[in-house]
Amino acid sequence: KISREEALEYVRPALKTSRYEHTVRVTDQAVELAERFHANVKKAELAAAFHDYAKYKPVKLMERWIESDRRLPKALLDYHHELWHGPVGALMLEQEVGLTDGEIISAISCHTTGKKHMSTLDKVVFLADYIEPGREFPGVDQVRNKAEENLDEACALALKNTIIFLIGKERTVYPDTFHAYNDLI
Ligand code: DGI
Ligand code: FE
Ligand code: FE
Ligand code: FE
Repeated sequence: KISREEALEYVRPALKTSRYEHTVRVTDQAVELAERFHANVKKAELAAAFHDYAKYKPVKLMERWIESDRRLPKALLDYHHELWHGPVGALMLEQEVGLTDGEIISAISCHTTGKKHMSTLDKVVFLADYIEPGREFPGVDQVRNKAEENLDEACALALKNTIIFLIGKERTVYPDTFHAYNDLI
């Protein structure tokens, strides 16, 4: 079994310092949310520690993973490569460190976009990434307040903010983000 320290030491060389510090804050935030909403605390901690592992992997390398692993939706290739680091990172970790827990793989995979039928663990990691104390985008305090009591409402609000943000910038929205939102509203 991989410990929090082992996971963090594994991802550290793959990240910039600021991204590593974000990862530590997401890990602490995920533990707090997992305790509050009765998710598996150790799984939340590991998924959070690993969640941005592939953030700085070369786009070409991630593209090859999407093309060659049947489990990765080819539709990802039609959307911004910013969305690839979750699903690709999860499978890289499976191969590199023998991460086999399907619940942890799922939470890492959907941490950027969300998806239909998110588990409590998926929601905890998704929300922790959004509200960790280093985040300061508009509306984050409202999501933090919701996260004090209602996991689904907090995730729905985070998804709503993200969708509105993307539309405001005339960027595409990955369908799973709408699926996640519709599911929680
Ligand atoms: O990796 P992080 O920066 O910690 O956070 P993240 O994995 O949630 O990435 C967030 C970025 O992804 C943010 O700038 C919004 C962007 N993004 C682009 N297209 C989509 C998207 N996010 C969602 N949820 N859905 C999209 O379709
Ligand atoms: Fe991320
Ligand atoms: Fe996120
Ligand atoms: Fe992150």
